[in-house]
Amino acid sequence: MKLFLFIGLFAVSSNAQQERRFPDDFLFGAATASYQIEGAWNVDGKGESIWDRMTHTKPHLIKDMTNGDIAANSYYNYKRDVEMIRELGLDAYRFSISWPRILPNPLAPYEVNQAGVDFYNNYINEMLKYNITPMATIYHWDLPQKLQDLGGLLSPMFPEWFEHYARVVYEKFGDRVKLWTTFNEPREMCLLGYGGDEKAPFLNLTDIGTYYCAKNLLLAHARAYHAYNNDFKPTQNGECGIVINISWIGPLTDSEEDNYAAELKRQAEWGIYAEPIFSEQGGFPKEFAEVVAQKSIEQGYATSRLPELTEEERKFIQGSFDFLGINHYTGYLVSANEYKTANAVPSLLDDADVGVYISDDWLPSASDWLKMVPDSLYNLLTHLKDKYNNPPVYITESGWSEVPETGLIDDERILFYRTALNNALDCLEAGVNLKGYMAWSLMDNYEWIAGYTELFGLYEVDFKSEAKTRTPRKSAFVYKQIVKTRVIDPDYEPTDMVMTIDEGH
Ligand code: GBH
Repeated sequence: MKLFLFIGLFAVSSNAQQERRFPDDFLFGAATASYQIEGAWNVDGKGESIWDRMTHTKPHLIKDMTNGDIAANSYYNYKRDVEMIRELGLDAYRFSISWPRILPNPLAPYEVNQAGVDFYNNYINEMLKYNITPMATIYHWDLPQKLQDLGGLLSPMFPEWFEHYARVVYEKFGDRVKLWTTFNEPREMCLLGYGGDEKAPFLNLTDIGTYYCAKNLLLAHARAYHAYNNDFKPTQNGECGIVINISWIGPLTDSEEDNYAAELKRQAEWGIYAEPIFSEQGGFPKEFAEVVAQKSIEQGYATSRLPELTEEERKFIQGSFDFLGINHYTGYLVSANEYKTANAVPSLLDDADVGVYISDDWLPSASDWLKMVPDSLYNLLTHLKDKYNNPPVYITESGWSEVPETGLIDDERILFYRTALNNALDCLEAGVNLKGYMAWSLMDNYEWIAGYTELFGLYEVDFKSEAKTRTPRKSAFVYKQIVKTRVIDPDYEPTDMVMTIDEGH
């Protein structure tokens, strides 16, 4: 009888989810960004950023005409933020540092705003008090306006400006911050901000904006990486990487044409940022570079609109990483001939002139660009493993948006996280060097041109209240359970919605 029971238990535990555990050292966290949560936009000496300028002078560009002047007011609520991380039992917190809060006069890089430094010191120290690993993004889109006036990422001075700033934050915070990322989402900065009009500075220079931005961004990243590697890593012992937004892009059919179209689209969307850093040969992706060069000549340009990298620059950029940070949300399929839409000529979208297919079967979120695409995370990470020789990877963002009316019972978000994390387990089994997962976002925040109409928080923020009260959603309890047990239990239902801090956090 006893033996029988024992065998029964053993059978249950070996074929159920038990085997599918996240390792104890897998870094579970949540992410935010300075402009989206901090508020205090002009407090204690902070300088003006391009998002301050844009939302104040052109509010009609924002869906609900709002801005991040106050947002979740984390400048004042940071202790509550850390308390939420403790409630969730997270290992890590990914946040970003506001450049104009640290350097209000960015061309005098050693004139540091002490109040800004104090704020991040307090934030970081509060995390460390509770054994929470800080992961700092050096730049998440809030460029000092003054640098934009001088050309921003299109200025050949940009890499130098960025290195100066990066050195300041390494020096001030590197004794405690051991995980650094230089830029958040080059595509969004370059394609949408310089080559388009969906992100500040809204330049819409479709012909060359994206490409000149990409080159300067890569050089700036590499300068900041080497500065860390040479001058700080020997004493601070941390790691430095970059965060790239990568959607899964697959071919619509198995045809050679669609496969080529999908590859071209991957190169255009994220390859121009990833390839120069992570590929063995370095430089811009080959097929796409050839297409742009060819089209540029046909369009009457003297040289390719995609600027050359000199041999020296190529070597400087290649290998400038300790890990790859990936923001992953969604995906789509690509066709060589069908589903094409009109694009500006010339532009990156016209250079990779392919059709994009999004299935009606994929669950829609509150954001038009975000659908739940089956196995997108698994497909993407196994693809990158083969392509770039299995680099260490962190998922630095992954999440799901709902409209404000959804409130606290966010079952679709729960489905999204369970699906993505099951994919993450599949990746670990497939040998992907996946080291952590950060949910976007810890709390509701300012969603750029969507304002406060699309919400990603594990915690709801009552933006109407003076205190910006934070309340855990159902997804917070489910995420907490996964982080605690390291297992995804598909049947877990929170019994009540009362949040507490577990012992040891
Ligand atoms: C991230 O961007 C950002 O890092 C973060 O700040 C943001 O709050 C979060 O995700 C949620 O959006 O022209 O098709 O690209 C994610 C990628 C890029 C998605 C811009 C929306 C606009 C439509 N985002 N994109 S598209």
